[in-house]
Amino acid sequence: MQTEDFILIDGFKHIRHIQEHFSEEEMIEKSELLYEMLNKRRSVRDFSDKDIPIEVIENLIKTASTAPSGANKQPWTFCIVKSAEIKKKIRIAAEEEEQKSYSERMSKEWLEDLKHLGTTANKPFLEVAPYLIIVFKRPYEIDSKGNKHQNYYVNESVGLACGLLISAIHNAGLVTLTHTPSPMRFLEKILERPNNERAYLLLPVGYEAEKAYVPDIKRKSLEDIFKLY
Ligand code: IYR
Repeated sequence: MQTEDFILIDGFKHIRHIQEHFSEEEMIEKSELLYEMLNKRRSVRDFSDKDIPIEVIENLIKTASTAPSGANKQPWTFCIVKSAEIKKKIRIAAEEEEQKSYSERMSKEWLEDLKHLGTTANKPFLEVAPYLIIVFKRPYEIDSKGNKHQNYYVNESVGLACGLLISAIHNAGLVTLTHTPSPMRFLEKILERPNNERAYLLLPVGYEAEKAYVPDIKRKSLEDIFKLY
């Protein structure tokens, strides 16, 4: 029997997918290598101002956009900031929110939980890093007639895209930090985003500073996170 390149299901075209396979040994080695590579990723707060080619950023965003999403709505927009002027505006607004968070909004327990990370309301990386990527989620779309259409699993979809994005950044030999100044509405205003976009995550991207330090924290062991049934 001949296998077709595509079939129609309910009138919609489905193309044949053939996954690349590996031997069991190769699978073990490849999965181990990727783990070892990603296990070297750390959230870095000390950035160099050294520039990186825009082509790299474009490839990172294309990688993020391969994430699965609810009903394939791809409910995301990635805003890239290189402008020193806009970075400064973002830093000023973020630090203002963070000051309030650290001094009034965060609980005692939360502040206690953050102590070992050494974070403060000062966010120089927002100006030092050559690029800021601000990820926006799109809870709904507006069609050409002005009608509203909800997207699905928006937080999950955008979170998956962000996971791929931070992996791609690390794979390129660069560092980032998942920064969530809260609330983040100021990003929508500064970047003049449409009404259907909400700031989701801010990622400074670049090389680490010559002397960058990260907290000496450990990942949970496999025994702690893995249950085989
Ligand atoms: N958004 C603040 C506080 C903060 C909160 C968590 I949860 C962290 O893991 C780290 C920091 C900040 O960026 O400093």
